[in-house]
Amino acid sequence: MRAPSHCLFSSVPCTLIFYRNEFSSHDHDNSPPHTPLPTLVFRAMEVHRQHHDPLTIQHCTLSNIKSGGCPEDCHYCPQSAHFHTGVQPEPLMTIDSVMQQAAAARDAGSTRFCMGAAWREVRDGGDFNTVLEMVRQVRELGMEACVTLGMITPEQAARLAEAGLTSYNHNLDTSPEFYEEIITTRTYEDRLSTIANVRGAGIEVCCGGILGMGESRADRVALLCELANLNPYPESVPINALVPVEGTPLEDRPVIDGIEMVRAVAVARILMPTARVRLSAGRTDMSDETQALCFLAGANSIFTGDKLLTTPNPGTNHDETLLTKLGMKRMQ
Ligand code: SAM
Ligand code: DTB
Ligand code: SF4
Repeated sequence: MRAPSHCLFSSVPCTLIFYRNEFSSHDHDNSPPHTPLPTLVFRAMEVHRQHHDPLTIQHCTLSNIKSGGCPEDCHYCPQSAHFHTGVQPEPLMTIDSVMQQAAAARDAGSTRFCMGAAWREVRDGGDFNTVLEMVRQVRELGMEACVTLGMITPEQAARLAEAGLTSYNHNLDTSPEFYEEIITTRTYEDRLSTIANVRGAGIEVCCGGILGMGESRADRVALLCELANLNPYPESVPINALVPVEGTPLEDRPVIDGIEMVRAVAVARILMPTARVRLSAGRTDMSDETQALCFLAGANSIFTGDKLLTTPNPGTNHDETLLTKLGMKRMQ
């Protein structure tokens, strides 16, 4: 694990105590196995309220603009060509059909539109030019535009910035130590350099990970530590619960415990106070109560609609009912 540095020791010293006690029983001789949940969530709520309206949740909508056939072997991913999951490879969607989705998402209350492509990396040429035009047009709708296209070079990042891209999603996914159990076709360093290229172009960084892939608590600590130590830390941090998809090597992984999700969200909130913490994949397997606790602990964004990229999502009616029940509201 990379040593916690600047943000943990100097500016928020108590965070380290929460953080280490929270996940590890080995770091302090006399420390309890983990911080009591009320203590942790209370601290996260305090941080959350200093920087955000705790009643407001941003709604974002995903579009799978280029589905399936990906050459990478990310063991969680239904879109990898290495596994038989029933996801068919499709060409890049047309600008018109993506814009229809974006307009519908805006009309349904989303303020951010996220376009994902099952690519290992961006290649210059027709498809990339089309994505640049999609970004321009989403921005013209008055929405935040995010894309996740795999690895990109500094020049490609600059072109995305010029098109008006708000944010680029590229996840670290897990700890450096556990990473090789999950992906063999590109390295952690590759990921960090794409993130640096995004940052270098002045685009906001959206970077997070997945819980429930068989990693230990120490791996979760290490992931959150890596994210918090990006300098600056990401503006947007998706916390995904693994959606175990039949045909992938992780198909039999048990769904992550809800309280463990809440703890991770709380720690992310404490370590990255101004970031938008996104309760991302896996909400169909979470109770309303677990989601409510995640919102209390500082999650302030969800993906709405019936589908994520290829897997199911709770749907707008369910989410509206949940937010109303909680007395919370959608970000305008
Ligand atoms: N190909 C691009 C990339 O990998 O950067 C973009 C698309 S990829 C689907 C975006 C992210 O979705 C992954 O980094 C991973 O964190 C998340 N993801 C993919 N499959 C998932 C699953 N089954 N459960 C939870 N999260 C998943
Ligand atoms: C992220 O971290 N989660 C979103 C978004 N970034 C692109 C994607 C979740 C995908 C879940 C699996 C699927 O639907 O295929
Ligand atoms: Fe899936 Fe992205 Fe990995 Fe390709 S690079 S297998 S689309 S997560």
